[in-house]
Amino acid sequence: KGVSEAEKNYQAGTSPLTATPMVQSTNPKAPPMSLAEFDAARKIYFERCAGCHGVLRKGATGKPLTPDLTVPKGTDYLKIFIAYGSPAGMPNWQTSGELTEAQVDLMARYIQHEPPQPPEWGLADMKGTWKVTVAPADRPTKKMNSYNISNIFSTTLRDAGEVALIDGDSKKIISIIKTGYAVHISRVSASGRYLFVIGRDGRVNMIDLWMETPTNVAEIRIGLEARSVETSKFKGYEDKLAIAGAYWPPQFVIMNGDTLEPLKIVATRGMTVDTQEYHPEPRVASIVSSLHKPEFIVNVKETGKSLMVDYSDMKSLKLTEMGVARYLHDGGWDSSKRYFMVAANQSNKIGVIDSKNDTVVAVVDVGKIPHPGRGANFKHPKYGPVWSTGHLGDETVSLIGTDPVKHKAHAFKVVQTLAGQGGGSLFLKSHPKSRHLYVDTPLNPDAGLSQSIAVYDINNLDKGYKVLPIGQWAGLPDDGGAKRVVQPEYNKAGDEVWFSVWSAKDKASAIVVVDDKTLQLKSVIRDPRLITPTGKFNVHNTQHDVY
Ligand code: DHE
Repeated sequence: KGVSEAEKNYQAGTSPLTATPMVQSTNPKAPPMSLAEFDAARKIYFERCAGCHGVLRKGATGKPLTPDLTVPKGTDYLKIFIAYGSPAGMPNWQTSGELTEAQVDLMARYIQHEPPQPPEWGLADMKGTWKVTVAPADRPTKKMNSYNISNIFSTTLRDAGEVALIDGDSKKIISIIKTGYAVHISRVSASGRYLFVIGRDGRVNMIDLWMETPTNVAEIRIGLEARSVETSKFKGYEDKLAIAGAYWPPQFVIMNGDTLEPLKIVATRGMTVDTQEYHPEPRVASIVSSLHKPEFIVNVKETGKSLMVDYSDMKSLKLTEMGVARYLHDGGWDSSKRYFMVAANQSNKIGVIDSKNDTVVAVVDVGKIPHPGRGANFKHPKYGPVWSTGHLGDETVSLIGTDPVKHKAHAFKVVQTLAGQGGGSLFLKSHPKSRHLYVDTPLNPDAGLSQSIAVYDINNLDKGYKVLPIGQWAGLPDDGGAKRVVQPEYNKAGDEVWFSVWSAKDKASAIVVVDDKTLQLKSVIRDPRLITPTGKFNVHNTQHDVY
């Protein structure tokens, strides 16, 4: 139960497609629905179900729900399934009190009709939303502020649709910048000057950190729903291009790195890696920029493929398609920045991609539903350099050897599995200057675990972990907020670690800073403007992929 609860908290967030009008689609074999019922059901579907079952209901984390499968089951059977859930992870929507009996009946009928199709989003749509608010010629030619910009933390304020730029030295908020709906991640250009932020609604904001008060200089909507953005980092292409990936429509777009002008859109619809069947909705998950070639690595969830996108000639874009495993999601570099480690979350695997040779080196079995964020690299006393991931679906932390030269026997194998606090982990972090590994468990249904952090001494991994009560350290009022402790992030020097204490929009949240040497509380950032802080991206560490 704990696991499905954690997964539901993770996957069943409202999709921005809830607000997108769609034409009613029907199926003569399904029980009839009025237009009002259809619209009500569609809204619930995009609020609760699309994350797992997909926009077109072709299945992803959840089972496919197309009429050829649902009509033979019948309304009564479907109602029981929706109401009570299943051991395989389907939440119990009615008995949990989240849907009423009438809503369950509505959904059981809705999924027997054809899925409505949201609109496409081509170049004209993108250009229609594209704004350059400060043209490159009007931007400063040198840094105009006195901030130590490489130690700024771009902090996601999820439900406010904003990012807070927090000065890592003084811990003061520099500015709050409006971004997309439920902003998801921040990435930093190769030079460290530009910050790119993407919202779930596909809005990309480009922020110039050289301005007197850093602010938006360009923006664009690259799709109707999205999660990833990145910028070109290969030598000679620094700051030249940006790329963003969409969940809907399933595609990615390469943009001018100065202005966000959309240059080239590539669809990801195609065949799955294993059964080689057509999938109409392969969502774009993580994207990283290679340091070995002028390439982006675009990880496609439902087809299970990593696309090496060679951007050196935009007129004849070259794609190398690498079959990994289905449900690619998040990932990060190994410490040498040659191997990209990507989680195939529902396949319980980590794919290892060699960015130098464009090959899949290994697909490693790990625990249940790996969720590394970008993962954590450190030097294991016995096995040399390792990259690690925690899991949503169990309490383990898997350490994978990443040195095929000096530690060949252990390369790209799980060398050790640590016992952690519990399932529901999303992110873990270490730093080249640190001897600690921090693992969060924000989605664990036990508040004691979701509000604390496990920290391991890398030199004594067998000793187990120490628990840091970050939620308590935040000193927030007892307002019933969830106070989930999420996403460790180091400062530039690697001597302090920042954690978000994440409560609902109408409850108090905070950021807690821990001294990495002593593991003692160093400071707490509390401010009414810190609404639902989740991810934090230190400019230096994000720019140089230090994690
Ligand atoms: Fe994320 C990274 C997708 C839910 C916080 N999230 C990512 C990435 C993807 C993704 C594809 C990798 C981007 C990259 O590296 O280019 N996330 C999704 C979802 O589809 C999902 C499951 C459901 C949803 O509706 O969005 C989801 N994510 C969440 C959350 O609930 C989190 C905890 C809070 C939030 O802000 O929404 C969350 N996701 C994050 C963060 C990162 C991230 C903080 C970046 C971590 C990093 O260190 O790079």
